[in-house]
Amino acid sequence: MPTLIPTPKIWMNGQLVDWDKAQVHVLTHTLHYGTGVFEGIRAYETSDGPAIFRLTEHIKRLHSSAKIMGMELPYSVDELVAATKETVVSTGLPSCYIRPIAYYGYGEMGLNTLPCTVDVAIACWPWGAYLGEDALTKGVRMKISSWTRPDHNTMPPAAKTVGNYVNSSLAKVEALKAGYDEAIMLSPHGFVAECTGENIFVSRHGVIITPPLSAGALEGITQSSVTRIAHDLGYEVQVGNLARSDLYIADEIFVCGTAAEVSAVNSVDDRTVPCPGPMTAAIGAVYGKAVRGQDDRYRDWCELAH
Ligand code: PPE
Repeated sequence: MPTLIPTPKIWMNGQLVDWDKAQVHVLTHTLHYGTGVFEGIRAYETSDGPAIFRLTEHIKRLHSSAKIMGMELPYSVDELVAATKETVVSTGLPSCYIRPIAYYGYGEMGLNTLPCTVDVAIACWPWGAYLGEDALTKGVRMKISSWTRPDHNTMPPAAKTVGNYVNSSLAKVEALKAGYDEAIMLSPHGFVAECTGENIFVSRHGVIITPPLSAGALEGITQSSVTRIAHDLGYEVQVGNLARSDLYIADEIFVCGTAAEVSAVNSVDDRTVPCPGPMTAAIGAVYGKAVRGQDDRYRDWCELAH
């Protein structure tokens, strides 16, 4: 049974169409070559109605991903922000996950994307806790992947492209089949990069370290939110390279992303990591309030759908 829960409408190239009618041709270019770019965003229930967390930042990153790919998006940031709000409102849901995607459409085959049309769609659906309901309290089991994050000159990890997720899927399925919850990816130089769909934070000796973009991490919007929250809670956060052994002897580890929110890590390659740790719990609690507009310090991150 599919777990995807349909919502009434999907935005496609400027129009809201019925969920079942939001279809593409089997010869859609991106289906064959992985050339699309996408985003993952969440809308949360707030006292003022659904609010889309850092929507403008996400749409700006979609534009950056397209720029890296040399893809010209036919809609401005403002237009896609408005379209996303319209789509969320059309679902009637108080909260949902949002997936904007820009892809090369039907009409051309072959690797030259220059003559291809660019289509844009925005879909929403209810999506629960990505790494499990108790990921913040009980933590998840991590495996260092045998798959390496692509190098900057192989597949730019800074762009959220469809094709990059081949690497993530290989790692995710490998980890699940081996009995773990999620995989940690290393860069071609052996530094910790990120997880298959989250950024990572590691605490040692009272300092929190998160890997730099140069190690092959996506520039996470949750990573930036959590960094600000951690600073506001009085923690020192540094951007720096980590080796896998730093993970084994960490005081605390958590991972974060739009879908996973803040999730604690309880072990890496079967080496126990203290969990739930006080830092992860404190940051996760504030994040949970911030996304729901319940902390005035972060209210401007919540962009109302109406
Ligand atoms: N790294 C990767 C590889 C990644 O996919 C994500 C988001 C992040 C870091 C965190 O980025 P941000 O959401 O801006 O904090 N992963 C998306 C899940 C992808 C999926 O479809 O599964 C997400 O969280 O929406």
